[in-house]
Amino acid sequence: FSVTRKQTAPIDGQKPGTSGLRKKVKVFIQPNYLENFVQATFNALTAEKVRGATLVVSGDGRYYSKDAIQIIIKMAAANGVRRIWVGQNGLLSTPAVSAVIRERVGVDGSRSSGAFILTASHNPGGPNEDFGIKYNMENGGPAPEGITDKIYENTKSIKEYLISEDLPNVDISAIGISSFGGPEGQFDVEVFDSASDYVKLMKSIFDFESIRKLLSSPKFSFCYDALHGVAGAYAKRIFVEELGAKESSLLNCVPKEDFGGGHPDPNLTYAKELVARMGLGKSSSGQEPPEFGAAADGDADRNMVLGKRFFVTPSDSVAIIAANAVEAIPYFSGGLKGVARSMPTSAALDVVAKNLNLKFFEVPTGWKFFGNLMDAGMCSVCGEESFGTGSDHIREKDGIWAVLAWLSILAYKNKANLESGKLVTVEDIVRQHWATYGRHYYTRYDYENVDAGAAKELMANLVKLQSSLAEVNGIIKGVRSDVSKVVHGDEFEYKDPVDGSISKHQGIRYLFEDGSRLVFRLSGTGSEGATIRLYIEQYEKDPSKTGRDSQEALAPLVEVALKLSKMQEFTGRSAPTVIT
Ligand code: VG1
Ligand code: CO
Repeated sequence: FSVTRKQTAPIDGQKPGTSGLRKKVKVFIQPNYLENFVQATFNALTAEKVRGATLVVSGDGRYYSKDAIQIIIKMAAANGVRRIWVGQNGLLSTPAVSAVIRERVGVDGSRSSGAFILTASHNPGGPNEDFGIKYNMENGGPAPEGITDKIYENTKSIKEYLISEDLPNVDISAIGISSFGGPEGQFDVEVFDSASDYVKLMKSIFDFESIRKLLSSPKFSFCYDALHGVAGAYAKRIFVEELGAKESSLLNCVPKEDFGGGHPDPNLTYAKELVARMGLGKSSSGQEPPEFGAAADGDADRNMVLGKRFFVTPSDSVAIIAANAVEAIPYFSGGLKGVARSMPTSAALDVVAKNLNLKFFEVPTGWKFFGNLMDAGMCSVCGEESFGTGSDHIREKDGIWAVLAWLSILAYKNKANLESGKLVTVEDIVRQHWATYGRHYYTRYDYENVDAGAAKELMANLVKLQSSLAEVNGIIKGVRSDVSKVVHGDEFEYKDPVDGSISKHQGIRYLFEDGSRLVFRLSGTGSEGATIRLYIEQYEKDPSKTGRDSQEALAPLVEVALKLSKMQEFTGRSAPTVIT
């Protein structure tokens, strides 16, 4: 094949957000749009990470992925990449990509040093919906801000990109290696099984035998909903083939380009079918719900864990996993190096860290901040309130890992009960946790697709308000006399303890005297308008008061938050789009 230098010009708006570049498919298919971003990425990397390198290209299989993979292969060849690895049919979950970068060794002993992940994660897919791309580094984690800033700068000055137009399209449906000859020698595309490296890694972390026993017990029942995302490609292999779950326990596990028209976001609003099966919400099926249910997002890095008629808040989930990891999961039997959470995530994990005397870190939203801590051996388990949980086995959050972690805890707690005795349920485990550590009542309100200008003004107003806590507390008094007072307000700023880099403007915080918190952030993953996220948290230590309904317990704080932010005034919205 030959190399063509194509003239191009900068295209506005290619700044990567919380997790890569996400736009409507219509935007991505514009001439040069994808090409500019990919070349900008190659140009942001040092030469040895491109020339002669092995790179992974795959994703959640959403609409436009197959075309994008062929374009990236041709551009990689032209830029001197030696080898491209593609999951069969272009499918690799985000955690599997991370595992492949870290673990996979090619037939000739080669290892990969980075990946283009094609996903817009929890955003819907299809011709009228979203596509996305992000770059992960040699540690298996998302490119740090230093690199994403460079990519963005490059997109603003790009003049040409390199592509091998005469390289034929590669059949990505068949496993095997295709070799081509180019100006700099051989170029290979290897298509491999999407699941095997990931499955192998999971088997090295968890005690599959004990989970198998749990799943085969007549006392236990299980259900997993992949929302037609890429998790389906792993669920069957792991839950059914390896662990013996029934086929009928898998819902929506066939990956689809448009996620079956749904919103592949595992929460109580969008995972409707699972929520109904678990006996939650209005549309309960009438049948006895399973003991355990879980769902994933489009690229399978998120998880929602449910018990029978019971929702586990993600902030609690990471705290509970951390509290039980050493006993229940072989990978952690030597102890935890430390734990970390994103700033808006509740302080449930903080309490566990304190009790177990573990190193603890609070980082900005987005998984890229955990990677440095893990690379430095400072953190084993981490999580976000946004249904993201994971560990240092890879450098991404990991939806199936989280399910296996929960199944491990259940298996451990029920070791003696499967033969005779009463099953310790998901709900029992959570209530027991609250009794020991106290409970962090938590909820998040999302206002999606708000006018971007209005969202900015709302945030600016909240920052301004922080200059006078007297005024803040005056407003609160006027709304609810039963809410404690604000003692500190700021914009969260993070100094990375490993490389010293500083990330500013990471969300507006109002901290209350009784430990309650209100946090306001603008989403960095949307593709249209703005999404305002409001995070509300209140700590209750008294075990006799940890059993309340969370929306009811948090109602006073919610009222205060809406007044302080003038939510309705600025956005015209009287209610959020999604409550989690
Ligand atoms: C959201 C979540 C954040 C998560 C990010 C990527 O970001 O809040 O916690 O890391 O999505 O998740 P934002 O900026 O929209 O709040 V995924 O599964 O979409 O890659
Ligand atoms: Co995701």
